[in-house]
Amino acid sequence: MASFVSQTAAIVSPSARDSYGRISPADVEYSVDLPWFEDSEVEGLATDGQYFYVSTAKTLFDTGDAWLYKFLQNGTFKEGIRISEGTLDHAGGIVFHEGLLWVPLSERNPTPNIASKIVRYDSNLNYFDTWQNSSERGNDHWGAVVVLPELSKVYIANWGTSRLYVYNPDATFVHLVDDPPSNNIQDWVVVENVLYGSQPGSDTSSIQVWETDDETGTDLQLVGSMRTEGASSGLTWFNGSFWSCSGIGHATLYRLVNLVLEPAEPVFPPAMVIVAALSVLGVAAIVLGILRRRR
Ligand SMILES: [Ca+2]
Repeated sequence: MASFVSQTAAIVSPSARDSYGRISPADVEYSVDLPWFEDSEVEGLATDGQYFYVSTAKTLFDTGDAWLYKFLQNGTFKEGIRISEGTLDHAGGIVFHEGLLWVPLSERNPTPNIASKIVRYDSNLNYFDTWQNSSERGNDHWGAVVVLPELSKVYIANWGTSRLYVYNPDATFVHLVDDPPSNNIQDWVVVENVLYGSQPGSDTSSIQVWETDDETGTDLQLVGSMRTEGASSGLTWFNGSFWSCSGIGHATLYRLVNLVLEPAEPVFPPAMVIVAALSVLGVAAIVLGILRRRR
């Protein structure tokens, strides 16, 4: 008798391919194609601990739309809803927080004509509210959102993650971070107050690892990155592992294992470099002075 899993979805491990058609490396332990997925491009992945949720955008080829889908780990489809509003047909990186799915909805454009917004849906994919929009901050493209529960902060990344908008959970603006530690983050997940962001690359994708201070949430540091070809789009944490989902016109869910953190190069602030240089010059002057006196 065929297993429940093989009846509902095609297991493609171990030779899974990511959205660029590349064969997944050994750090993908499990993958499952989502056979009901059509047309759109995968953007974000989140979980409530039982179900997975994926967000999508209209593709560059003008196919598909902004959708939210709910499904099980074995790929079984539960629900789907089209959430685009007019030209807002790009749903970005998502997070599930306190019973609600937080979803950025934008035009597919780095300089949109109308404001982006964060919309929230409940676990049955019923619309809950529009939490905030970008009009106060210049109609930027909002491409990914994440909630940091311990800091009580919400991060929103723009197109390419050249800017990071920090908000309080009540939707009041806190701070704009220009040039955050990593660019081009597609989707985040927070695990024990550490931020993990998926970042596609021309060679291989990776998970960028950030830490922040525990007061304002605005002092961000790059800890390092973990290379994995499975993490070009949606990213979440479930059952002790990172999971990712990606694809254009199709979608595959991956469980990522054996990830290796490559620490970031230490970055010395300019002030520190100047102090160090002055210290060296000072020591050299003292030594030279001693030598001259001895002559
Ligand atoms: Ca996510």
